[in-house]
Amino acid sequence: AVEASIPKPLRETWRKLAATEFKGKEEFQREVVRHVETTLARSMYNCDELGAYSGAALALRDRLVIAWNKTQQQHTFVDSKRVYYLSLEFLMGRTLDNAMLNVGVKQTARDGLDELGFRIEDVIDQEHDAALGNGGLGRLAACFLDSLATLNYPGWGYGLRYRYGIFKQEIIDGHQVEVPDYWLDFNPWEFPRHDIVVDIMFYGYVRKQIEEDGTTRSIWEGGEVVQAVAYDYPIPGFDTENTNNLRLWSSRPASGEFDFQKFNAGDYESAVREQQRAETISAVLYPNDNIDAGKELRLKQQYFWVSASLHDIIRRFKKTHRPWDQFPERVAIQLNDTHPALAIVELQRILIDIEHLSYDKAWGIVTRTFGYTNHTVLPEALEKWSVPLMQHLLPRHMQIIYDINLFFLQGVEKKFPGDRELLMKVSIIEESQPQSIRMAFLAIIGSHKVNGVAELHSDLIRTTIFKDFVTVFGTDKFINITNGVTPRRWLHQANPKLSDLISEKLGGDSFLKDLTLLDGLLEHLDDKQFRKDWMDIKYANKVRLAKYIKETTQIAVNPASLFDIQVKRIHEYKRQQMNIFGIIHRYLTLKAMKPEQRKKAVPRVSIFGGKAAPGYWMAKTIIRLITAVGDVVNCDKDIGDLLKVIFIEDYNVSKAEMIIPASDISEHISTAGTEASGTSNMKFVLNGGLIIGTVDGANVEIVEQIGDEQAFTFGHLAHSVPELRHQHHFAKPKPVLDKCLKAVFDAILKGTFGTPELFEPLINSITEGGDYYLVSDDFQSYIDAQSLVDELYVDKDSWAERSITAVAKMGFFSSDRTIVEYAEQIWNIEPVPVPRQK
Ligand code: F58
Repeated sequence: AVEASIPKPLRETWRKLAATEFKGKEEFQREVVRHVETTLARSMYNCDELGAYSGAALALRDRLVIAWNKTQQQHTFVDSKRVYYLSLEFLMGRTLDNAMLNVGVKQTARDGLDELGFRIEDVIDQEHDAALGNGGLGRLAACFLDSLATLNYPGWGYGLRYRYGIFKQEIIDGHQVEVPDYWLDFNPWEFPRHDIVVDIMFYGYVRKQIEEDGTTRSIWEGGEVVQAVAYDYPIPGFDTENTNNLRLWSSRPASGEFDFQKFNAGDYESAVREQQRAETISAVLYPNDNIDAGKELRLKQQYFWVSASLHDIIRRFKKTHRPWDQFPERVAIQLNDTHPALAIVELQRILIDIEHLSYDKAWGIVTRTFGYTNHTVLPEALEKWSVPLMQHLLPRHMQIIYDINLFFLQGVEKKFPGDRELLMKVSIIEESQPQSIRMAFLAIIGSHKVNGVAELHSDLIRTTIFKDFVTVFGTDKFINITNGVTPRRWLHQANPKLSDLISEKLGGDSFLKDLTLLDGLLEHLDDKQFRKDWMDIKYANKVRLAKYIKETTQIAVNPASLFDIQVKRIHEYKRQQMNIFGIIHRYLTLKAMKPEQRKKAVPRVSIFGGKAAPGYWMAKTIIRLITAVGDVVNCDKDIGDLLKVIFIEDYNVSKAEMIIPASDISEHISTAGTEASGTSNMKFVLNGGLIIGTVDGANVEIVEQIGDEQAFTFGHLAHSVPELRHQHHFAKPKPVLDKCLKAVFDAILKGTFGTPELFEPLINSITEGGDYYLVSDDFQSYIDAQSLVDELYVDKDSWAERSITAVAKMGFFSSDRTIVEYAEQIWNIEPVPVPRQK
């Protein structure tokens, strides 16, 4: 606002006094010590690693803020089009290390901390992960923020500031136990904006009002109001001054701290209850991955966040005094899945009820503004809200949804007269008991582009779940944008040794901003020393992981073994059960060998990590089986180092950074057609690990890029899946169970891994329950692929060649490429460079 700005004649004084960034080691140290002593009120007699972390974080933060302010000023000044990425999840992980690398001060900080008596790695380790997400979808949002900032795009993230992120996982007696993750104790990266507050209403009723000009207007009133308060997080780009913003909303009662009237009237308890009710909205992240639970509080979260974000975006737009029809030229909004789909309805409501635009004009603005990304074809994950619930919580929105649907269906009827089946199939309202709102349909109808996240997935949505919409809208609206990952976090930060070696070979670190430059490594493929250095780094990373495993599980694993890793959310479709069955098969095979035969076997460490949704009982059973197998195999004297089975507790982003660089092989073995893309597959290959995987998600494109010599693919293809499922239910006689798999089941049922009753339901889901995820159909080919892995791993030199070749061809999978595609094909935005600080 103009009133808040410093008068022109005084600005020179201001400029002279404005903070500047630290330049060298001494300045950094001075800032660290100053923060420890003054901000934290501690001293050199009371400064542990956490103190050093806090001081270093605050020193760096000061520097980020300068660039951040400048960036926002520049964007306002240039008045460029911005993109707003609406995501209920941002799985950011830690900030300090990433921020130091992005702004290029890590070496300065390392030297500075060293002289103060601290090892930078230990300091970095003090930071709590910001774990505001479940898995792939949330981490993708975080990679996108990094790429948006690095590429100088004016792009903001909008999300919720959960008090509790994804739960911490403890393994107790082999079972998963969930512990709350309170992450806000000391968070130097967030800036509360107590001046940015939005009132959000729920419930109430809608009243019609006749205006003087005879038109009727809908007034939504009488509801319950809560407040959204903004918290901002600076997002620094790599090797650029540009620093974007992530804005997360926190809920609080509209009446301030307390309802003083109630308080004074002696009704203290109900005053507190009201406060808690409001705070509950942003209290906790729903811990489900690929399942829709349909809870009222979740719908409240969605509307709360969407409404606050839209008000904020509109407030910013209005400052430019442009006419409304220019809104889509200034603002692009991307819907990360259907969770923010209510934004379509909310913008329509604001434009017609508050801004008094005509329905048609408003709808034109809405559809030009939004883009929608789909992340799944799994039917159980597609969001639906019950009509009565929506009616009760957001009565005006329900009316508008009916209107959107009516006008849409009228358009369909006009184009396809008399096709009542088509009308039923594309209606936003599903005629279930009670009726429900299909959020994906709403998102498609309200957006100008819909994208899947890998070629195969985008093909599938066009031909299966959204095929009727392709009929209605044509093919151009449905595009593919293959996911990517940020090479800054997933190579440079997670694997500094490999990143340095690559820099040395390519003569600089430009590959971190243009990942396609990695193909320059191919020139050095025959360089013996290079291959050795490459494998030495892999070995060192395995030693680091082995040390961690020893410290946390007391199990010693030999880093010379083949490390086979599957880390991701536990889900039947991701088929960790097939992996553990394969391990049991390996165990039985080794046990049956004579000792001298065994000596020829390739020693393997099978590593798992991942959380099960607290209510997903079958996923928890899979964890139980993994830990039970580990308990037996890991202390079997016949087996020794030939096989170890490890479950790493509480898999999260910071652990991924340590685990991924240590893989020889990683598993991406979902039933074909179920994993939309996968992104950890990209991270593993980028770190020189090969993948064993099905023809699913982005595996397909990875193999296309790196060559099938560099990957171990197996299993049935997506187009055969429906027929195989049909067979399981109807074929007579029933398909016979794979011989090897049968032996595995017999061993489990015999009690080889403890109480068989625990695992019967898992086995039954395959033998009796129709084997929906086709474990029995793919098992033999999985085992064969694993045998090929063993065979090829023996020749370390050719393994090194495969590993280098694969990395060299991974350039396509940078999230920078992904973001440029979004910018050009959906958002229509341009980079806005921020001038460098002198
Ligand atoms: C994931 N989805 C896909 N959803 O499963 C994965 O293949 C893809 O690579 C990734 O998105 C990024 O595109 C996913 O993680 C969720 O976790 C949702 C959380 C909220 C409830 C519904 C599932």
